[in-house]
Order: sequence, then C-alpha cells, then structure tokens
Amino acid sequence: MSKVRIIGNDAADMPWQERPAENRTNLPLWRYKENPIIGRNPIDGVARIFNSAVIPYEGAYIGVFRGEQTNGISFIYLGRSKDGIHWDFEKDKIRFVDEDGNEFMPRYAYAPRLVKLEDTYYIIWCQDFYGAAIGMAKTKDFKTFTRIENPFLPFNRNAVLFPRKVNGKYLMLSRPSDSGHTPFGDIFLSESPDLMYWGRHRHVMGKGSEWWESLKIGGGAAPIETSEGWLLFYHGVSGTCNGYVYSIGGAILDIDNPSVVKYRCETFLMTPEEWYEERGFVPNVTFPCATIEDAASGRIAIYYGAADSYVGLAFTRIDEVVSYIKEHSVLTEEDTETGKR
Ligand code: BMA
Repeated sequence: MSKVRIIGNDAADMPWQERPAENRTNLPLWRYKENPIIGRNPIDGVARIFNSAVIPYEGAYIGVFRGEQTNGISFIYLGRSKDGIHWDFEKDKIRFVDEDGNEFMPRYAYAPRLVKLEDTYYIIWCQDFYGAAIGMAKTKDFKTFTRIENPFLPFNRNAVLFPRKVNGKYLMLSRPSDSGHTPFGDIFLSESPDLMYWGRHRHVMGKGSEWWESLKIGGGAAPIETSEGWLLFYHGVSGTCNGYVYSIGGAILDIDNPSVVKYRCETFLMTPEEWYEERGFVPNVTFPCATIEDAASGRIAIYYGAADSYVGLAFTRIDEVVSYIKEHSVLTEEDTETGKR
C-alpha cells in the first residue's frame, strides 16, 4: 500500500515493468526496456507518431496519436490496444464535426491530450486559429468527435484539462506563446463554468532558474489527483547552442488552488539519453502527454514522445516520485503565490 494515495481508478493490467536492478541514476523514472513502443511509418501515409495520449476504455486502451503525414503535416489518429503497448491504428485521421454534424477539420493538429471528465472524453490539441492556438473536441463513443469552441485566443499551446472540476469549475493549464518555436513560456491556469467561456487566469509556474528548464515550460500529462495534491508531469526546455532540449519535470500543485505550487523538483525526472530520444526528426526531445495509473498499487506509466519520431513509455511509483520531488523541491515566490497581478 502506498503512503501517498492516488485518487482515481484502478488499472491492474496497465503496462508495467519493475525498475531494473542496474538502474544508472537516482531519478525516480525508468524506461520500458522495449522502447520505443511505436516505430516509424506506423500507418500508410504517416511517417512518424509521437506526442500522443492514451486512456483506459472498455477493458482495454484507446488513444489519440499525433501522426505526422508524409507531407509533413500533423493530424490526430485513433489507436486501440489490449495492453497499452501494442497499438492498432485507424487508417484515416480523426474526422471532426461541428455541433451540427458537418465536417469541421482543423488545418493541422498536434500534441493531443485526452481526458475523461464526467462521462465525456475530451481531446485538446494545438492547431491553427489564425496562428497556433488550442483546439478542443468531445466524444462519448470514439466514433463521433464534435469540436467545441476554441478555449483561448492565439497564441497558445500545451493545453491540459484537469480530470475533474475544482471548486465547481473546469480547469485548464496552458502555455501562452507565439506562433513559431516559442523561445519563452510559463504555465497558466484558466477556469470555466461550462468549457466554453474561460477566464480568471492565474500564473502557475514560470520557466525555471535551473538550466534544463530555463527557456520555457509547458503542461504535459493531465494532472493526477493524489493525497499530496495534483501531480503534474510537464516538459522543461533548455536552449542550447545546438537547439532545444526537452526534459520531463515534476511538480505538485495545491489540490484546491492549483495555481499554487507546493513542490517543484529542481532536477529533471528524465532527459533525452536513449538513441530514440536523442536521434530523430527533432533530436533531444522527451515530451510527456499522458499517464495511466493504478490507484490500488500506486504504479504510474508515462507516455512520452521521443525525438518527434517515436512514442516511449516510462514508469514510476507514486511514493517514489512524490518523495523525490519533495526532497528536491525548490520554490520561488512566483511558484507559491496565487498568480494574480
Ligand atoms: C513543440 C511542439 C511539440 C514538439 C516540440 C519539439 O513546439 O511542436 O509537439 O515535440 O516542439 O519539436
């Protein structure tokens, strides 16, 4: 029984491997030995799948995958899996419709997140809205995907919806940005009474003073509710002379006021090291987009995009990752204030 409780469902048959005995670091995450779980050219006309999100569904797993087509444009593809590791993809990209049922496709769509809220599944991604912005759709059956209003003005990326209302409001993390390869960026929180009107924006956390996250940060997987607060896996970016490096960071947000950071780990939890993270379309990227967790055992599986070319899996246990984050936590005033100016 874990000391820190995950408040959520059980997923006894989730993908899992124990920490290898020959683990090289004291970091609390370890990789799946057979990574990457999705290789190149996974679908006809799709060169690479990466930065994707999965969720338990009807006794198996379902996911929304960023597929970069052979013309270089990304869209979202649906995948199904019995074990969360081996995936079958639909051949065609997800066809979104508007509220009247007419086809309403984005011009491109990337880095999707997938969150179950009440009895509905929401997909949140980055798309063109006269510049890079957030797109959103809902589905109950993974057959009809209905787009809902874009939550934010351009430019914004990396939106992550909370899996339940807090204080009666829907909450979303996002990273206001520019339209290019944004060389700045903090994580903000916005709330909504109806998933249509978003406001009461708060600053959650800024880029770090530590070098691995000194350029920008952005939300990763949907926050996991725990007895210590909301556990957030996010990405932190370092701007080197040879390009950006994306590592995975960890923070714990206050359960009732998530714009307040309780603990923030000063080291990364994982950084590009393996060939499939260091070498690819965009080298040196580990980009977390989803987790599957088992409340009963405290096990967590993290799905991350690797080098904009592959999907990788990493594992941790709730006690291990929370104690590591707490032991290495360094907070600034910007982290601990409510984020209203
Ligand atoms: C960001 C997004 C991510 C991508 C990263 C590195 O701006 O496009 O999906 O992994 O850049 O290329």
